[in-house]
Amino acid sequence: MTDLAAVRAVLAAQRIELPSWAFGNSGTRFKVFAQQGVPRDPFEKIADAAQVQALTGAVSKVSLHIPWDRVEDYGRLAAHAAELGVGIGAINANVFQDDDYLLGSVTNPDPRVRRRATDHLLECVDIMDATGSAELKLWFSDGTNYPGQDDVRARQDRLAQALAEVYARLGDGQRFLLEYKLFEPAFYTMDVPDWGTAFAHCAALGPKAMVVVDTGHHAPGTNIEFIVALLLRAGKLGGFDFNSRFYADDDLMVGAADPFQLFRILHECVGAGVLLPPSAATDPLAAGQAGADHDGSGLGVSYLLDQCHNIEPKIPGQLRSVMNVQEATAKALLVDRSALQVAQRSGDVLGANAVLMDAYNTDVRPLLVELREAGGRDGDPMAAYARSGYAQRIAAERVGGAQAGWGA
Ligand code: LRH
Ligand code: MN
Repeated sequence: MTDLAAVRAVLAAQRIELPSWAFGNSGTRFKVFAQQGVPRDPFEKIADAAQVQALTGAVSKVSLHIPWDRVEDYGRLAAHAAELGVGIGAINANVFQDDDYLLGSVTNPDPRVRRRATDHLLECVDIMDATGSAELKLWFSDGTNYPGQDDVRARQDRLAQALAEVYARLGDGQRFLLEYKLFEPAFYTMDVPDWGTAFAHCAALGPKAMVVVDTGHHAPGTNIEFIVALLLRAGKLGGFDFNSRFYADDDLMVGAADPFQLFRILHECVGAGVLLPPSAATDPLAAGQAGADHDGSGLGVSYLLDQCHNIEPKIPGQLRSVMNVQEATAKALLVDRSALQVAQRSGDVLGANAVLMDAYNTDVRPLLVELREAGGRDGDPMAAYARSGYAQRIAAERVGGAQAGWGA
């Protein structure tokens, strides 16, 4: 039987990192719809993220994107976040929005452009130092559109060189998360198209280089939880960029398009021992054996959201997303692991599947309501937000200035 106290302890300790850019305007190439009350600067973005923390208790940090979140004084920004009860999470480099990067950034045939791109990555490590962030998130839009456009191996050599330089710059307790993506904005090759390429580069560098799995970056039909299980087994899963999609990199709310897939992914995390009650996680022996600190950095697995709320209100969109992760996590924690193991080891195919489906088909919402109320919060964050009047307040206050967006 599953230990409910342990399940509650894991859920109470679960922390999700929110993307600053989810609070800004976003859209598609067809249209970016502006919304009232959208932040004008990183300070306001962090204030909105802190609302999600206040209402859920499950938000640890806000990840920043540079230059979208560039400020004069990063120490002041970090202090502002701390005052509001959140930390600064992963610093996302951006080498995909400058004319120089037409043919790539760190893989560009032109050494001047490669130098410029690498310098931006190094600047992002400076920002980690200034904000106390422990993670640099590296996604490269680099790739080609036509066969023959460039030499695949030469581009991999250039990428490896830039990654090695950044790796050497990382300080103690810091690491980078290398993100892969099958296609877009390049449509013939992406230089980091899949988990294997990201894994190969990270394995070649060392323990501070980890792979991040963006759930929207795979070919349709890809068994993402298999990749997750593999990376966890290899001690190379640094984190997730959670979102969901029906077709491509739709960046919809996590769990919205395929809640069963999210459950299966978190089932692998629980199975690998990286979603543990604090008591187990803080006991290095248990944690070590169970893999909670599976890369020796003490950072474990980071659970980031990477989403765009093109048509829905931004803060409620983040609230719903955090709740979707909590619900999928609770279901994964409720899997009767000893019964599952018995069925698996005795070749009881249907029995084993039934154990998993029992957990997945469990309504965990009452458990999460109880958890929030035990933490002194309203059991229904969406209703609490609607009652708070925060949306009306920011719509009234945030008049004038330029609303934040992707700045594309
Ligand atoms: C690329 C990506 C990456 C971010 C961007 C906002 O598709 O997933 O993680 O830099 O979205
Ligand atoms: Mn991403």
